[in-house]
Amino acid sequence: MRGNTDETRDRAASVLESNRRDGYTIPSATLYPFQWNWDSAFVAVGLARTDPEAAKREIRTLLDSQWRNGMVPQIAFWSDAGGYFPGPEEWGISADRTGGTVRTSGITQPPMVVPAARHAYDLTGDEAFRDAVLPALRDHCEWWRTERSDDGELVWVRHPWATGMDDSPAWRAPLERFDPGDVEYVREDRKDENFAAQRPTDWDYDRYVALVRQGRALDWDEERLRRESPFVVEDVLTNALYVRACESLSALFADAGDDEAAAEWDAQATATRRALRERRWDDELGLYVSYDLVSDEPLSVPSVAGLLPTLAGAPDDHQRERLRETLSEFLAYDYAAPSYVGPDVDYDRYWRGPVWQNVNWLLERGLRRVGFDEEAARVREDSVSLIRSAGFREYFNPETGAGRGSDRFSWSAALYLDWTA
Ligand code: 9WN
Repeated sequence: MRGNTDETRDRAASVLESNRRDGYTIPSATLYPFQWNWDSAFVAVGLARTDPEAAKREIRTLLDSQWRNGMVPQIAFWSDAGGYFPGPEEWGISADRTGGTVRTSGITQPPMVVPAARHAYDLTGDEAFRDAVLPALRDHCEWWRTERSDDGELVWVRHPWATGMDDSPAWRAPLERFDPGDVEYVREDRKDENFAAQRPTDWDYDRYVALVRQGRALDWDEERLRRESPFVVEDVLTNALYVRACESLSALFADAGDDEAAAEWDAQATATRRALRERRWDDELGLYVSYDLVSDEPLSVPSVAGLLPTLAGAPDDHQRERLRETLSEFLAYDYAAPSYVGPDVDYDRYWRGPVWQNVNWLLERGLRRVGFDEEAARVREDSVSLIRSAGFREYFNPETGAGRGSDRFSWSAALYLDWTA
């Protein structure tokens, strides 16, 4: 893969350098001027190849934003940069909840930080880093299990932003079910006309903002939010990454000589993996689906998230063969893999069709884990070629390969560095 890629690698490294702030990397200078949770984790994966010290620092800074209860927030507002809505005032999180180090949002994102920390450790062998981050990583996995799970197996989230796939068609049913009322706010994310057609609609934003305001009105009381929030969802992507997080935590504990903790987190990974296999499989669609805990029904939608339990080693033999068929639908495009393949697909709009590099990176690993090596190689080749032809864009049209969203996007640059290492 290396050959002629050096120039693109240099450009990738310079994107990350220009997006770097004090100990962390912002996702994009034009759209997202703070530290984002799973963005930083993907950035660390790439940096581990080129600048391991910066990779470890990225993870440690993210963990510095951890709440007292173990949640790692979606956004850490380390600076007072403008240009993004909603900012810290809108979230209204009090310092006694966060620990007071930094202002944050009131939700989390998929727990990619744990596999990223393991990746950084595996590449550096830095035991001091491992021992420094282990307690925070354990608290985070523990928080998911105790605060964010009804059954100790599958975990739930209470905002579409927490899934990382904000306007996925999978969230339409739960969002349709509630009336956001008259919410007033000013969006800052649509920089021009083109952008507006590539971003979530106002219909979606009204509901995102209403959910934030409900959280603030209930002073972010988890128990009340679990009972009263109209959006409580067991997301398949979050659960797949939770299995990976528990596996990574177990491996780090084993490496540190703590066999008891290693066994405990391995058992947790096994329980969540089994629950995905037995309870979240949709045989008709031929993939795994998320679950709406408010209406008590599956969200049967052909989202790429439904392929990602491969990453958790979830499929049994039957599911694996069905997945092979489903996969052919996702690979029937010039560029793999679209984020959604339903009839109302929109190839230019955010999580309703475009290809995302972070999803491809996870998907490639998932496909390898279940032995679909050819398909995994295809996902990797398409990812690399999209970047070479369209640049480090935020997302891409799967039919034309055109870049969409913001440019000089950090995880696209970082994952390119990992892909071509
Ligand atoms: C809200 C930063 C984030 C990503 C998400 C992506 C998008 C934010 C937004 O950008 O969401 O978190 O304002 O649109 O959907 O996955 O982490 O890159």
